[in-house]
Amino acid sequence: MKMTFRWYGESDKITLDKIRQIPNMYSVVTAVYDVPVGEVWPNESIAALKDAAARNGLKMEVIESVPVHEDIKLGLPTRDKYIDAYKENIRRLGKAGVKCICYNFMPVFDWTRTQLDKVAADGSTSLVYYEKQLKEMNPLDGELSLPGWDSSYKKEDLKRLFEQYKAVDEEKLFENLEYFLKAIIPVAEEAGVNMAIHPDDPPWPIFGLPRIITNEKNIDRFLSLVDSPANGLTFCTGSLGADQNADIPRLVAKYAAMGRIHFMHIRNIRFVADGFEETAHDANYGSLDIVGIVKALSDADYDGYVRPDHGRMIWGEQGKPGYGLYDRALGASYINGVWEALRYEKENRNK
Ligand SMILES: [Mn+2]
Repeated sequence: MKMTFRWYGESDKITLDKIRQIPNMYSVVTAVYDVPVGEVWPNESIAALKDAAARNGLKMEVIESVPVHEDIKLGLPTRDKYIDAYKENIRRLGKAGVKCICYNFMPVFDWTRTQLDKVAADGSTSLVYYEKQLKEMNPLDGELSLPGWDSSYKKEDLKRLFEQYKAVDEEKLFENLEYFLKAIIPVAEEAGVNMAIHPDDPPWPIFGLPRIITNEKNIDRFLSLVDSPANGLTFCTGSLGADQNADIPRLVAKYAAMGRIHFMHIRNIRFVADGFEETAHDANYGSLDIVGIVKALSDADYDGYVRPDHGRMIWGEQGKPGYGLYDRALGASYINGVWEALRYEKENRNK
């Protein structure tokens, strides 16, 4: 397991000299943020991120994300030029030493929560998802904006996109994903890069838009679209785990044994009557068996990347919801601790 931490580049107020002080930190997870979706990233920008990480003793082996242009997800004739740009980004990142690229195939919106600052009993705040709040949200009224959503969309753009997606059901979205994968996976193989799709978050359709990376059956289908190790997963426990029927430790064990997990997002959530709330990473704070999840990784001798996913806001920290320093650092240390204990036990058992 290689511990990593998301870093939003030079504008991130959580700076690399802080990130490097978190024990066992191996690599940053970052991206070029100032290039529009669908365009090629300048080599200088990629090199600048890598150099900044290296100056702080950190690698830059994971990119999150290289976003997929909507025309690719929609399957429009214009998709090929965006796919060409995507391939070039994979080549450039591979040359820069990147080993894993996280991306998602969610139409229009990235992760969705209904409130970003829900106060818990201990005074911390976190992101939550309540069905009742979701029903009151209308993405087309032009007022909604959540982090994780592309704020550059204007009301008219969103209306047009929603119109276009009326022709795209789950089957069509799967077809468009297959077309994309058949084009990029050979390039990734050649570049020594593992592609790692992030599951849809939450794993069900939102605002009538289709979502497909949602459950075991669909993930099996996704992996078989191109049966190559380079066609793999970012296994996000909080995303897939929002489905109360999903047995997350079993799924981690299954896909790790297949060698198809390249990147783990570890986060805990607690189920409540109307949805779920993000909690501290510790197993006893939420509904997910985090120890069982880390054990599944250890049992598979998992050698891929892990990052603590969303943290709470604690100790008065202000910042990007889900991406403060303190609680994510606690999460990394908790995961490291569980991992070390399991490895200690396993290595001594085998002596
Ligand atoms: Mn995630």
